Amino acid sequence: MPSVDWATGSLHGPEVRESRKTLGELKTLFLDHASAGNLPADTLLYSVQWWAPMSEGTEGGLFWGNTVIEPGKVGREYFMTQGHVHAKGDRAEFYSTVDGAGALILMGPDRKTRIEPMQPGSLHYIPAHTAHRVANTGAKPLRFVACWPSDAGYDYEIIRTRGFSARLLDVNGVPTLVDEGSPRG
Ligand code: PAN
Ligand code: ZN
Repeated sequence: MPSVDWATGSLHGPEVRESRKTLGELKTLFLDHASAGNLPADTLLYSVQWWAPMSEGTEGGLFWGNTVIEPGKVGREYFMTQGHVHAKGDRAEFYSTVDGAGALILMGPDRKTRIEPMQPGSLHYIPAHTAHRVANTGAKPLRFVACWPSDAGYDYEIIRTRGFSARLLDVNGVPTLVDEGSPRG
């Protein structure tokens, strides 16, 4: 079975799978597309490792993973994960922060967006039917671990098309949730 390095949350072992997301793949997520073009398309935004002890979609199982989001911004918006709701919408999830600083951005079915601050040790329960995305607001990589049901799945399309109702922006050096459509001073 794999092992966890608790200094970083990283996973080790032959069973571990990995994926990486670059700015080039995800630049349309960001408010300021023009600024995204100023950074190389192969700029790493985040990497994910996970252990799937059973196949995706199996009912009653659990997956374990970890994510590392690099520090940085596109314009005033922090590097962040793509964000999703679970394809099986009634599936919940735990996140816990290992290192770095950031925010868990949550949006329920009422499309109200809220944040929970992430710092080492913070433990986050993502309720069912809740879109979730993480932003790195700090100067070093943000590292967190996650545990979710093996039949949760991912719906990315809903985020790509409608997004969240608010964005986490650097406003005078302070991470601030700014509603979509409100003045951005
Ligand atoms: C996490 C996320 C991971 C990457 O494992 O999948 O942090 O974020 P995106 O999937 O939004 O790119 C999780 O929430 N699993 O359900
Ligand atoms: Zn999830």
